[in-house]
Amino acid sequence: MTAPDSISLDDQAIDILRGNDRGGYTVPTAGLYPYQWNWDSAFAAWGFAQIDMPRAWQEVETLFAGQWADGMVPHILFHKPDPDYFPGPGVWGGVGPVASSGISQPPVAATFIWLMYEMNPDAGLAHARNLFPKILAWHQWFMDWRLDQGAVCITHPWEAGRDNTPDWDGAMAGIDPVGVGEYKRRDTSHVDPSMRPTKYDYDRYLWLVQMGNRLKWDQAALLKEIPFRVADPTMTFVLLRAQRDLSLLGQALGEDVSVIERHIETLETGAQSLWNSDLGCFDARDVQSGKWSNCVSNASFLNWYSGIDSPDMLAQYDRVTALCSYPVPSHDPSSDRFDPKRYWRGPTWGMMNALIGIGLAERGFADRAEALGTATADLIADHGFAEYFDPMTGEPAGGGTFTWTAAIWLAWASPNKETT
Ligand code: 9WN
Repeated sequence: MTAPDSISLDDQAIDILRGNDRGGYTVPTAGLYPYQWNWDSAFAAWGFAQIDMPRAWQEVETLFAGQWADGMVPHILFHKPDPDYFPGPGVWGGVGPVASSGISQPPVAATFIWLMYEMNPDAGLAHARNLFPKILAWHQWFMDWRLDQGAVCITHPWEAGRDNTPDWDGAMAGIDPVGVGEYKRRDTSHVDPSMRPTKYDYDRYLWLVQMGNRLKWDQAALLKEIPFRVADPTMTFVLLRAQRDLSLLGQALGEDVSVIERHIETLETGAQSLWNSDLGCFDARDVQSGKWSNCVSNASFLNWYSGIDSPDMLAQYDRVTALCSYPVPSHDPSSDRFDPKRYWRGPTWGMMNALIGIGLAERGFADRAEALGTATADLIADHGFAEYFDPMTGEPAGGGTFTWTAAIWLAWASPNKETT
């Protein structure tokens, strides 16, 4: 890649962030996702932090404005009605201060908030003080309602942000979506259906939403009734990392962080409970059946990001990355469930690469981290700021002009990163 191309790619990324800005929050991409999504917004803040720090703080503050009384921060905030997306606010029946969904998403926010604070502590101090107790309450919500053996569970595939990954195939098969009724999907009018989840998946997604709405998102009631509960590497590794960064933020603010430190110990034990020794990999575990998913996914490789070393995972990483031209695939290419274009069943996601790359670099695997950064930069330079990519050919898939792809370009992948 030449320097002039790189400079114009920086400009394109900035244009995407600005273009997807709806005034205080950013949509993942126009049309397909017209609302504020939780972890997308945290990535957007990290991207904005490279060019406009006040706007970065505003992004996370808008997200926390949707926090529920029980501490949960929803996965979607429906700030303005938009018929382009289904299921909308009426189907969800969220019970927070802003119309919302009823589930959460991987809590990457604390990590990016800590990074933003570190970039400019003076400018960040008031924001960090305001956000600290809110993040604490959100993390506590996960600890109260989502743990199994110390690992963090999801109660809906959308909660992990990896909607149709083979990780959930076993638990999804246990749902009989009786009574789900007729509905009209919108996603397949924006994107080729072969790149999206199937009707089988959507029937179950909606059936779970309908159950949550019926129970008014009462977590104690859901815990008793819901047939879908999977201990998830994404959630567990991301929350563990987020708790570590929240502890650093708390210490910088002079707060008592002893509760957070206890949570870190619990989550470290929980992360080890996701070790599937037959597979030789961190794996998802169906809490109700006790069965492993037997999936090597891109979430499996978040162990370094969470602060956990594993020589076995390095061997897995080298094996899987050697199987494709544009790593890291969301599912093992040697598996018969691998599908290179269907969303989380194979494609490469730039934002997952950024998290994996951060972890590799921090744990001393600089060569692998650099190679992943370069591969991701080449992928975006050659194929654009897509939602996800075919790991074999690099072809763009899903939505275009995507916020988190632009954000990770600016914050992590751009060869000009030091100067942007
Ligand atoms: C459902 C917005 C979101 C991401 C998720 C991704 C996808 C939504 C959908 O898009 O999920 O939440 O409708 O497919 O899987 O990670 O946050 O970009």
